[in-house]
Amino acid sequence: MPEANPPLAEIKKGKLMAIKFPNTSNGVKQKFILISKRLILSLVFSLMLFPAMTAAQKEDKGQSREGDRGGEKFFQRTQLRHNKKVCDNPAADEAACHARVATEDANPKAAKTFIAPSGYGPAQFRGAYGVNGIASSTSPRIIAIVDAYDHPSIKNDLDVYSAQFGIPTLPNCNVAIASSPVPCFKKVNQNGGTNYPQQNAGWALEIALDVEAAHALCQNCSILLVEASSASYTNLLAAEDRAAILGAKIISNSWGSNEFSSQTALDYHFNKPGVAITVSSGDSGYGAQYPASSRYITAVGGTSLTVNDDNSYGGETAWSGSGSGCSLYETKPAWQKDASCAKRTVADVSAVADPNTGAAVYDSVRYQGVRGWFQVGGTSLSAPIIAAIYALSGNTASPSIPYISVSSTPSSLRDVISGSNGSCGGSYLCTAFPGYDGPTGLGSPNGFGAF
Ligand SMILES: [Ca+2]
Repeated sequence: MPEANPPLAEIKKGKLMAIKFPNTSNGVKQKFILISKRLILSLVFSLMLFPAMTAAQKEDKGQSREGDRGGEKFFQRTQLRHNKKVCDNPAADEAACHARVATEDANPKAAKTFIAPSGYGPAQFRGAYGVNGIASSTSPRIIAIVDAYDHPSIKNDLDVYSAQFGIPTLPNCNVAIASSPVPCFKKVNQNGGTNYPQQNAGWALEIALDVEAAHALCQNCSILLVEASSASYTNLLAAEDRAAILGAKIISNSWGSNEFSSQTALDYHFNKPGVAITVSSGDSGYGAQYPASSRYITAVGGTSLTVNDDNSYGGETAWSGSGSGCSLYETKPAWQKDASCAKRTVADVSAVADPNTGAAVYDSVRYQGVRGWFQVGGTSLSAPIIAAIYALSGNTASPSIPYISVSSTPSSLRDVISGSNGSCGGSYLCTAFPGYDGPTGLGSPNGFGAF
């Protein structure tokens, strides 16, 4: 122990109480100096520790506790700040996927992977939206997922997801999916064959999100993944048609683009009576996108979702990225009654899309050089959630436009009343209010009674 400055040395070791002072006036002075030093050091330490403690407390608050949750394995609920869009901006005549992935704090452009799943899993989705995940049907209901390009290992990744969360594994279909007596998984190209398109890392992450979210919400539904040859409207809409031809009564679409004047000429691809079609409203905030603005589909907006520790619903606000607005081109359907949009208004309903409250997704295709567990959101998440809830309800045959059913049973929806996705003069088109609003539509599911 150096003699030069024993009090400070002792302070550093936290042994102030053990220090003895000479019983002199000089000793009193030394004691005063020491107490002053102690106060200053305490203050400095407090200031140094305070931000660290608050950060740690935030982290603790944001992470789930270990343990079994309703038979499903635990996940990690992390508060994230940064995310990026997964797919490139669309070229002319193309659509982009509507997924956003959580990124590294130190590099907001770099996708972040996790050792353990981060984000909501099946128990949280089903708990928050009040569904048990089992469709009451003797013949499996088919949820079709329409995306672009190939995910070569999607079946493997779905199996990893199922095992992680302790939900049933979907076997490959060994007969035509529409005649399979048991729920199964099938991947086809836009012609219904197995000569798959090329791989695309961004769309592969989108595919993983869609397939895993659909299975999380409906565990005994069959899943038909239809892979378009590219992200062109020509190919994506060929895949849309193929999904219906192969027997899907629910089709989920998590892609779109800005509206364009010729879009209504494409709408017949979505006019499929008896088939419930969901489309993500977009991740760019206020502004209607296509095909979310098609009058034949259910446009799905996005929320930020809180789930309680017991997996019950904890509240929702409009997600800032959720697409919404008044279509430039689509005739207003008779069933839309909102006042400030003479044409079709987006969205119809909503579910979680905020990447910060997003889904745990397993993807073995390297995206930006990394693979494994990602945390992913965007309205690419809310669209397959709503698609799966249509599947759980089984109500796709009548009415042919599912939104009519949505409108008729508002008690089965939770009204979202706060949050905004942009500037529109403060109207309901970009601001969540009690009742219908653009970013969240009529609200989010509370059971499947509205669908
Ligand atoms: Ca509302």
